[in-house]
Amino acid sequence: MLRAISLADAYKYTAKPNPVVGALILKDEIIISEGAHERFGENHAEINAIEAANKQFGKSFESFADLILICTLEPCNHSGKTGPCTKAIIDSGIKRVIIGSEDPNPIVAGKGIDKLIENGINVEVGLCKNLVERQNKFFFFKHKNKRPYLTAKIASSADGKSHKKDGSSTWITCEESRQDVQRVRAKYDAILTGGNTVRDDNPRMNARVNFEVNQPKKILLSNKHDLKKTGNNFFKDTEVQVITETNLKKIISSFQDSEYCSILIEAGPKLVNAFLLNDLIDELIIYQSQDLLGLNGVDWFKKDNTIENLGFKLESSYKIKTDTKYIYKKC
Ligand code: AOF
Ligand code: ZN
Repeated sequence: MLRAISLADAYKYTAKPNPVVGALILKDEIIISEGAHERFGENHAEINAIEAANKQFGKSFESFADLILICTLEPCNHSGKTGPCTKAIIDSGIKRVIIGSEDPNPIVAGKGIDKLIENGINVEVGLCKNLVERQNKFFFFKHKNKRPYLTAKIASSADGKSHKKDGSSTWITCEESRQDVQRVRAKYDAILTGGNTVRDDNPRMNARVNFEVNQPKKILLSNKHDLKKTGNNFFKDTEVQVITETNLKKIISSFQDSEYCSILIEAGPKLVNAFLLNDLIDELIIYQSQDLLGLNGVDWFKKDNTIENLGFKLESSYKIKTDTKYIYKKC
């Protein structure tokens, strides 16, 4: 199972917003084939492992009946972008399947396992379940909480300021921190911002990384209709969903039926604080520089809204060149 988990891990930037899934087939405790869900919309892991085993059929073994399929997630029993994995498993003649975790997606949950059992397959569930859940943290969160996992990312001066009051722009954090932000963006299914940030900063907000990635989709909260697609970097690269609704709780619960399992919020103090006060943020990432903005700076948080008072606990912190990156999680 650990091998299947590591096969899956290689595709965490291209399978999303789907979970990463790995599978392998054993004969007499020897791995004869492997597969993973490599890209969103493409073959599921089990299908790739079975196809790879088919190529060996006759050379390495005579029948699938004495093979064991190990897969990290419950095989699906629905026809989505690809056919049901359960059908491929049953048709192959495999008689034993070891599964890491049940699939929390209500379209699948339990139905794949039931289908295999009904067809006389010996099924074992739960091997390394915690690792599979951890590997697909956003996917499991989404289905448990019926909304995507929300992370707010902010860049702060040493004295807790976001930007200058006079609107003059300057980078708060160092180049290396800004590169780190690109890698953080790459992990998320969507990036959300507000109209003011798009107007003031004209950000691109894509993931500029040197590896293959499904670019995060973009979500813009703006009830003014003044933002034009031409000349605005935010509208480049990928589709933008513009939301005019102002009730944040309603907006986030509307994502229950979307593909998004995770959203990164990159916005100014007003919108970030509104999310925090609505108790909607699960994780807060702060890049803090050593420089002061002083009286000319706008505070990220009001004095009584300290991160700890809002129910966050510091999980880790480390230096990125001259800055410090802090990761806070909701307790
Ligand atoms: C599997 N094996 O490798 C994966 C599964 O839209 P589709 O057809 O790709 O289906 C996506 C759903 O299927 C996804 O939300 C999850 O519940 C399950 N993923 N299942 O049997 C796989 N990636
Ligand atoms: Zn499947």
